[in-house]
Amino acid sequence: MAFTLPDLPYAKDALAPHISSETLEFHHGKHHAAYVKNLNGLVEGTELAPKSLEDVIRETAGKPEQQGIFNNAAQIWNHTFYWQSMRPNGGGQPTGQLAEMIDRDFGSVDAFKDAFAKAGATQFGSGWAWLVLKDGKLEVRKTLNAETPLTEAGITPLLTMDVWEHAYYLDFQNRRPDYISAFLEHLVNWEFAAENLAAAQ
Ligand code: MN3
Repeated sequence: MAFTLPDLPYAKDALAPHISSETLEFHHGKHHAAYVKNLNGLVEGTELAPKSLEDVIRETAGKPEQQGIFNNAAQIWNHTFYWQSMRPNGGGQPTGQLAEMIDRDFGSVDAFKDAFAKAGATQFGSGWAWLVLKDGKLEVRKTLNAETPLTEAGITPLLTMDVWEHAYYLDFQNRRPDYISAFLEHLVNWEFAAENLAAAQ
């Protein structure tokens, strides 16, 4: 059973004007699709081929001889999670238990946004910013290249933002902070984070 490219959870033009259909055409249709094609080629005929994507990621993490498999598998997972971390007319304020925990663990929603934006802006080169649940507490993380918190025991990813240049260059060129601001103000899918939080408890 080969790995497949999931559909975007919205139309390609649904995040415009913040993220254009052209960006999603390349980012989902070319980059994400290439990770799927590459992974299928790399695991074909091996013992990893029938495993779940999550198992492939966890079993290849930290193994230099399987770096290529890990990179493509983790990038498939990270991107699928990223599409869900945004929605048309997103932004606004978190509610319910997620809002209470953000206030408790960061001090305020604005303080969370500052920490998340800083993680994204200071991730040198390519990578990801994350909101995660660890030991009952919310934390902001950043990861390099394909690295994902999924491989760390006791961590549940709640939300992610891609800060590879391909995520924003067509719309924002070198202005990564403007992309991050658009993500937090207009795109972030708080409901998705709240669902992940509820499922983790
Ligand atoms: Mn990407």
